[in-house]
Amino acid sequence: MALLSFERKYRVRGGTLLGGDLFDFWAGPFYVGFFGVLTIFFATLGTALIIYGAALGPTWNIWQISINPPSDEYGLGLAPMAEGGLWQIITFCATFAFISWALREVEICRKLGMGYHVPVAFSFAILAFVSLNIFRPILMYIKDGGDSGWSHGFPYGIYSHLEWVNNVGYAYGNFHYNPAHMIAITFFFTTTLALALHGGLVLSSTNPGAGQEVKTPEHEDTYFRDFIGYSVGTLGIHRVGLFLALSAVFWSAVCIIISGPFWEDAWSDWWTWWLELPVFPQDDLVREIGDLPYLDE
Ligand code: UQ2
Repeated sequence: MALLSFERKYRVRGGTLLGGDLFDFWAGPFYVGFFGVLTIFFATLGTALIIYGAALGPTWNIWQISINPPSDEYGLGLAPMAEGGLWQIITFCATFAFISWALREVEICRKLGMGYHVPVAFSFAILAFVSLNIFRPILMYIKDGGDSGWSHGFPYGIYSHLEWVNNVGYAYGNFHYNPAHMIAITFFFTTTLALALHGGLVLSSTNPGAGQEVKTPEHEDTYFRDFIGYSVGTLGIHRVGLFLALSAVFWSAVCIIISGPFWEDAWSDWWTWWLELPVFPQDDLVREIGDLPYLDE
């Protein structure tokens, strides 16, 4: 079916979650829907507040503009606009814009009778943001007995959010010793390996060289069977890819959630359980390594 007749067949009413037929239309190529309207509302309001916050701040240098979260003393309470209140409203707008965007994806899936894989995948990205700026501040508020909270969120600025990542990383010694961080990085790297293999394989079979016939998945399967004795298959590689990418985001969320609420020390200290394994000569080794300056007990 040609694209135009396909669209004529499927661009029909129905499948909405909310709003019935009210916003069930397209603006040019874009499906609108109730959640499209909500996304535009929250994204526009949030962006306007970022620009307002920049106007209150000391600089228009794009690299240095920063909308900062409130300081510790506000806990989980509301802060004055210029002292973190803007950050709080912008965080609220961002969260609802992201969720509305995901629900618009769900409505498009329902219209087309497709699976919900795309909105499920996007929900992991939302989880990452919410973990950083909502879940962890709440858990830190509980851990600190109310003496901090929103202050643990990251600032909305190009340079400032990088500095936040740096500072939080070193607040726990060195984040590269965080076991969940290690798992997340491994998944990020494996994701790039899988995409490089997949992109390379598909392009190699569709671009065999001038005058050569384009090859089929048979060739792709056979390439990997010859190469490593196994082909995961044309559908399988996409399952592997989605699993790897979502796992990278999931373990990133875990690695920041456990830092502070569930582990306050240097992450290198977490690994002392390794030294206490019964395979090592306990008395000598543990005492000796316990004396090293970076393992304060
Ligand atoms: C494959 C296959 C594809 C692919 C790729 C493979 C025909 C077009 C890349 C090979 C992938 C394997 C063996 C799994 C890799 C796993 C990890 C964790 C990197 O077999 O089927 O379809 O694109």
